[in-house]
Amino acid sequence: MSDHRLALFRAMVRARVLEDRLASLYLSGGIPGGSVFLSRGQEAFSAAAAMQLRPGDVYAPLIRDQAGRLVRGETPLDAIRVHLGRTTGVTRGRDGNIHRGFPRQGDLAMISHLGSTIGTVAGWLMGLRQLGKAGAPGDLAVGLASIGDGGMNTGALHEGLNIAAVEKLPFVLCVTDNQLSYSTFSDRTYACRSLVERAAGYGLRGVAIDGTDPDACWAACRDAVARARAGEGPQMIVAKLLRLAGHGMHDDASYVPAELKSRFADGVQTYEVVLRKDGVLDEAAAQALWDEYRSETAAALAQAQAEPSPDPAQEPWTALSTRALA
Ligand SMILES: Cc1ncc(C[n+]2csc(CCOP(=O)(O)OP(=O)(O)O)c2C)c(N)n1
Repeated sequence: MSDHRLALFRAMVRARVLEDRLASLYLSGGIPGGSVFLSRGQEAFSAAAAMQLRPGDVYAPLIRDQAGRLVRGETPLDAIRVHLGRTTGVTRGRDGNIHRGFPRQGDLAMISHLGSTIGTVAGWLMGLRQLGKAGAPGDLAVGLASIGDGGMNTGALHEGLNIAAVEKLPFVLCVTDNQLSYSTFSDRTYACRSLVERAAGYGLRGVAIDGTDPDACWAACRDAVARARAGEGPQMIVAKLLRLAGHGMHDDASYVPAELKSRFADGVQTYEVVLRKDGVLDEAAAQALWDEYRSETAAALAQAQAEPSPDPAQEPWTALSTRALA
């Protein structure tokens, strides 16, 4: 019964260890370009969502989906290579560190213009349908996209979500309401009580959950993906939590009141306590797990640091999407 809980915890720890290392690298000047965006507090929802997907599905993560990316097959080495701007990374050191993905396997590179991925995923699903590759109801290929409370207010999101609902696409929208859009609190970005109230306006099913509860995240994601796969049309999950970091490492989040912060514990630590209490893992197993991922990250970092950065005099500056470079 607890297999998925342990797998979920493992995914959360793996992301946390990797991100903590990237954060310290940033502070020591080891990140050559761009910031480092942490998912602290959001690991459970991200991992739980991605864990419901399978090959043939489409996944559109955002900056706080390191956990989901790892679940889908990105390795710490892949992530570190991109953050260090190495030629061995998927963007060949020619981009910052967020527009990365594996589109051939359905893992889309993030589009910075928030909301634009929604129509992209909807279009992908319509393409599968038109090509006769969507699968049969009960076994449909699913598209799952992340969005934040800020991104929920973009025109692009509205257009994409509306067409997904009209076409009854097997689409799952994972909304992480972390109460902040950069430094703007959500009482300045939306006026409804919960973003889940918008689901009815699109004519789709929505559920609101406590995003700090990994088991609630798991159950909601499992049900939403199953319903989408079954042919019930788009699903929306709104997970309420608090971003436990700045927007990126360049932002100390000093605008978040201490009282608010004090109400949100670290979800990775609290889930470990819960799992130990429930007998899913003991102290030694938990320690071994953290050690395993620390070693994995250290080895990946050592390897990436020994690899080259692009030489601007030699690098062909055609677009990465050029057939010769793809
Ligand atoms: C269409 C669009 N407008 C503005 C921005 C600039 N921008 C980047 S991140 C961000 C805040 C996003 O907040 P939210 O969607 O809540 O996600 P979070 O950073 O909290 O995970 C903004 C406004 C953008 N990327 N895209």
